[in-house]
Amino acid sequence: MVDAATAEKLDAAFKKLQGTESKSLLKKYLTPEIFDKLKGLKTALGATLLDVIQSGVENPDSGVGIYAPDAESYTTFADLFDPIIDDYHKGFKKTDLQPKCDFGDLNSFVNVDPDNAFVVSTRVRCGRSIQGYPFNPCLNEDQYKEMEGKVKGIFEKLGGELKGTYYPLTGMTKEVQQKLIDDHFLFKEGDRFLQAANACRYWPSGRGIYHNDAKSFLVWVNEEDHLRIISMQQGGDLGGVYKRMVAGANEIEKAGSFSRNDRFGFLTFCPTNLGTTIRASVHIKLPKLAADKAKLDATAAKYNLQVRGTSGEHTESIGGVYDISNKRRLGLTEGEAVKEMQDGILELIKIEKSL
Ligand code: ADP
Ligand code: CIR
Repeated sequence: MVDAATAEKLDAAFKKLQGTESKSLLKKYLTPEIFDKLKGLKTALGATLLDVIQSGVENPDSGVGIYAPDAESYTTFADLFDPIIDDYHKGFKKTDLQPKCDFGDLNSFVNVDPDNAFVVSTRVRCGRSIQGYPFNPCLNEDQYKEMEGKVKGIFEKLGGELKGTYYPLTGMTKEVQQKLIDDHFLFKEGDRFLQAANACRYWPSGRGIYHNDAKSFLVWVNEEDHLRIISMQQGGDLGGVYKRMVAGANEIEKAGSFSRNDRFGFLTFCPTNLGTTIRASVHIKLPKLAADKAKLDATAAKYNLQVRGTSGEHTESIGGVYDISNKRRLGLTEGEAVKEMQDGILELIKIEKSL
């Protein structure tokens, strides 16, 4: 059972959520019945429903609003997670299983904009959680540092194009950090959605970025997920970018053990990233389509694509550049997720040309 103070906070949180106009999936699916059923539960590590919902309660403009403090939360609080996961990933029932990891035929991916007319840059990322460690709200500072030490050992083994250097956030000057953020290489600091989820404690301990000299292969350490493996470059060569990400993910997988379960595939802190954990995106200018932002969003949604601003989630577009990526990551293979993005982007470009 949860303690009296948590029970009180949970009641207040639920009241606050019900009083908002939030369009989040949390608001949609946390009915009074589900709330009553889950409010007294706790995982072995002590995570409660409050840990799950507090980000969405504090931030009514959340799209989703929940995080999993530990892997067990996905089962303990399944009555809330399951319908949200089903809704976000466009169909993933209680009996569905994530297929085995399959990056697909790497030669089937193309340059989506060979004339360099629309696409500014292309990025593909995946997330990995180190086996034996919970997610942010359940980690202590020693564990953050321990995990950083483990992954530094993995980075030392990377060679060829993946070879690079690890830069801890601790000791990095604010100028260097801001330049890396502005150039889209590094995660931002002080994300209010993560902060409210208790994901930024002991910052900057154990956090950092690994990258090769060209900054085309990067790994984020201990931001939202334990690892974010990223490949990116200017232009629209999705095939080249994806191949590099797959090479990096394979090398890192060889050197470490990562959390996966039969139902959800690779486990992540946010339920939107479960399964393949893949987000393949372009920074793209589609001035005619984007003249009506609602139309851009609706057209992208038809192809299961999500539109974000230039500096990532919850940001605005700068100079007409949008970040457009696959929305679904669960219930399909890695190759299928990237193919869905490729097909959708090719269609959006076709539509833009026809306007
Ligand atoms: P995530 O790490 O979940 O993919 P964010 O939306 O926070 O998500 O984006 C992280 C960073 O990656 C931001 O700086 C964003 O601008 C950058 N980014 C995403 N897609 C691209 C892209 N195609 N080209 C360049 N930068 C990108
Ligand atoms: C939100 O609910 O808006 C944040 N917690 C972020 C959710 C992840 N975003 C997404 O759409 N993939």
